[in-house]
Amino acid sequence: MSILDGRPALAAEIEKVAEVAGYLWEKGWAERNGGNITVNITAQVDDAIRALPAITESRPIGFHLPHLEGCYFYCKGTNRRMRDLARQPMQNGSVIRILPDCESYVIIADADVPPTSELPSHLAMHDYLLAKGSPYRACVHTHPIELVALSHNKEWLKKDVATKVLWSMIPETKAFCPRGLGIVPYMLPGSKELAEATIKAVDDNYDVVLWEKHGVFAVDMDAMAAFDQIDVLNKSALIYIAAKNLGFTPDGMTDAQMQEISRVFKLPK
Ligand code: 2HA
Ligand code: ZN
Repeated sequence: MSILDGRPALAAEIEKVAEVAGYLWEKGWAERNGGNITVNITAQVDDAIRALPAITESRPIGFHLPHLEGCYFYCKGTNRRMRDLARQPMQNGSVIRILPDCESYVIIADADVPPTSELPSHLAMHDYLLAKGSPYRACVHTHPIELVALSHNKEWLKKDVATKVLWSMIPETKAFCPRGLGIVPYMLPGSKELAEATIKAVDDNYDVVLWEKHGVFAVDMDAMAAFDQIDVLNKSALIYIAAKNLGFTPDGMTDAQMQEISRVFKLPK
């Protein structure tokens, strides 16, 4: 028995996570247990789920997150592999309920698969998104090779340097990642500091944030949309690197061409 049985709306959300997990593995962005995905599934939760007993003791989140009371999340399991999650999402992830104290959670289904080591940063982000009235319900963290490579050079970490070059590689990138790439300097994985800096970057009006020498963190409506934003940015990084490998620095679209894209597609930046 799975919590997904007879619940097509909930199953559809988890299927998107599984599909994305497969793409992350195929792209080489998810070595071993790398990366994590969480989705706020509260809208797909019914009374029968709300009545389910906890299958674990309560565990601390490490943050007080007042907007998450009574919320439910699907979370990739800690130490679990994306390539396994792609085939068996409920054996490599679990559904958690946030308790009324807003600082602890229990697992309710399907089994005691403890959530990702990045749970504090993911849940703090979900809390921030709800507080802001954002419709975004998914957080995706992964290790895209070319974007991480760029983050090993200080020049690319200056505000909007990477955004401008990546947007200029192909018109679609600005259209489909219209807020660009925020930057967070290196911080310990799983730390509160990293969580807070990531929220600050999203608050600065980015949907995708580059963690120096580590990976990216993206937010969007669902796991697929968050993946798509990372994918278009990394595609641009690949085009830049391909041009460099041909022996030249790519011209990039002109400022006027990029302004035209913003005007025609009614983009926020
Ligand atoms: O969960 O990628 O940053 C594995 C990671 C932590
Ligand atoms: Zn990581």
